[in-house]
Amino acid sequence: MKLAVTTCTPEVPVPVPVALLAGAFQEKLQKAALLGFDGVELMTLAPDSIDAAPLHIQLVALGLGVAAIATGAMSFAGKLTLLATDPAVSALAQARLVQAINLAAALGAPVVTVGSFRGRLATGGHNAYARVVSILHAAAIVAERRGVRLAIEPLNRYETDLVRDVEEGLALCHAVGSHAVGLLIDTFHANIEEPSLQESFRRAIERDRLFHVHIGDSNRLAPGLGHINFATITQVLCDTGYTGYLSAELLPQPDPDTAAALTIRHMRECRSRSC
Ligand code: LER
Ligand code: MN
Repeated sequence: MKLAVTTCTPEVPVPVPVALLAGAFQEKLQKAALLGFDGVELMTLAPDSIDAAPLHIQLVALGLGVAAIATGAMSFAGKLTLLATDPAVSALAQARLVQAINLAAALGAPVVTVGSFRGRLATGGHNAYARVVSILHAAAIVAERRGVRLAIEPLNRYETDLVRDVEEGLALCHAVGSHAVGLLIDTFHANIEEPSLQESFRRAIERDRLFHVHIGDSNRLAPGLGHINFATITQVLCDTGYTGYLSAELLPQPDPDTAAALTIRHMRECRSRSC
């Protein structure tokens, strides 16, 4: 089980409320390494604008892996969603998803996240569920070829009407029908929607669909500052042999660097108690 921190790539023009680390991009990577993270989750807006080869060299030199290429900034900062009503916006979002898959392959990132970027059923027009299934199916074919996986993230009811918990996520995975499509459990969302955090993790793992994890406490602050018991989660992950990443994706409070430092301190303690 590896620990990562989510941070934005240089082309993201505005601060994303759940990305951490302050400063220029280079500085952020150095801070992630100094704090002791195993990797970074890169929140991108335009993956094609990133020169992967030199970035890969920098990351290797810092001893950092890439936990995921995240699409959250595409919806937050770029207003792009797969289910956008405007066909041109949806087409651009689909093209960016392919770019994200290509960037993940170039940087050795195991997953591309699909959270708020998928859009909503209420504004997705006629047959929105069938449309998202077919869009994800097409993206999954590209992902399979590149050796990358798509991680669909259940979000709480105030942020989505399309996949709010692990059961709905598993149903969407089944409908898409690709071994490259699985789930990302975000503890902040799961704490709101799941009957039991531990059981939801177990369920996704038992179906071999747990591809990635976001960590944030019940109040979306750093683990340890709310009431989620992260040790019980690391225990399940350890017992079931989860070898993927847990990425800090949470509010940058009291500031983006302190939030990252508090996260790694608490999660290292939980991990060492569990494994
Ligand atoms: C948003 O709340 C979130 O958790 C992101 O990972 C969604 O893209
Ligand atoms: Mn998340």
